[in-house]
Amino acid sequence: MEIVVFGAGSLGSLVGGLLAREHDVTLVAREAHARAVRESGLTPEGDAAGFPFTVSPAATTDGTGLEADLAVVTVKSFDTAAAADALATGSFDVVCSLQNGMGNEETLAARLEAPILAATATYGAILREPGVVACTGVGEVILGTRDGGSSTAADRAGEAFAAAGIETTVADDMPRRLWEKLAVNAGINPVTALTRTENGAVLEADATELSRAAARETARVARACGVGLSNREALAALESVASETAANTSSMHQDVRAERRTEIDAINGYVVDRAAEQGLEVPTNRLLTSLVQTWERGRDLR
Ligand code: KPL
Repeated sequence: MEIVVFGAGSLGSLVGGLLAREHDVTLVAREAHARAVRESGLTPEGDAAGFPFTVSPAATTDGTGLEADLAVVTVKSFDTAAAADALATGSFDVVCSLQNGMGNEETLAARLEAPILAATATYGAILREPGVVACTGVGEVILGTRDGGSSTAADRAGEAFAAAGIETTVADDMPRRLWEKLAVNAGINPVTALTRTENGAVLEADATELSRAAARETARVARACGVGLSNREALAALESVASETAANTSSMHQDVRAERRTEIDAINGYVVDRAAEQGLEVPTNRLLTSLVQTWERGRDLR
């Protein structure tokens, strides 16, 4: 299958590298990374997921005019609209959002004619340097139609991921799964970013109440929006991801460390906005959003 991975940051490079074991992959990447991949291939680091191996996907900085069976969008949530505009100049049978935060599928669907799938991934990844990506935790990919239900496009995309050795589930309840992932990210990402700790820190006494409150509030907003996610399920997901990825650096912590803009708006900020529409108070998500946004403003990142 021909696959474009649009946004070769940490997760995009890892997933692109795994997919390239089986498929014809083109990475849309930043200049230095694209050059390194063209010159020496993509080298995953670490012994997880059957590494090490080197693959040689194509790599470009220009995401316009591309054609493929499948486009996997892995850019940061605030870059989704720009990615969609570039993808709209090409041609794809199906487009799959594999991103953090909420609202990405709607942004893609508003700009593209291809069917849009939603996906979540629990792999840990860090882009060490141009051309080198570390897998810090083997996880799985869950994908499906963005409104729930089944489709042949989701089945085909699921087969493509599985054929590349990625543990994949094709789910017919993506809205619930996206809200569950949102609860996990709302609990882990800002707390680890603000305290510069790894994911396991949210299981420790000092941080755990804050993280659990953020996840509980997210589940409450999900239910108000018609999605059946109980507090117990959200907390169980938070605990299980935090312990399975205890030694990993969350994406928001990586962003803060590198002084980059974070995905706070599409994670805790999304919970705050949906809560306001539903007339609900979400004080923990509001506080975490405001702290991370204040950090971003102080560095002219927003
Ligand atoms: O998705 C993640 C992220 O870092 O953004 C988690 C689940 C927290 C794993 O690190």
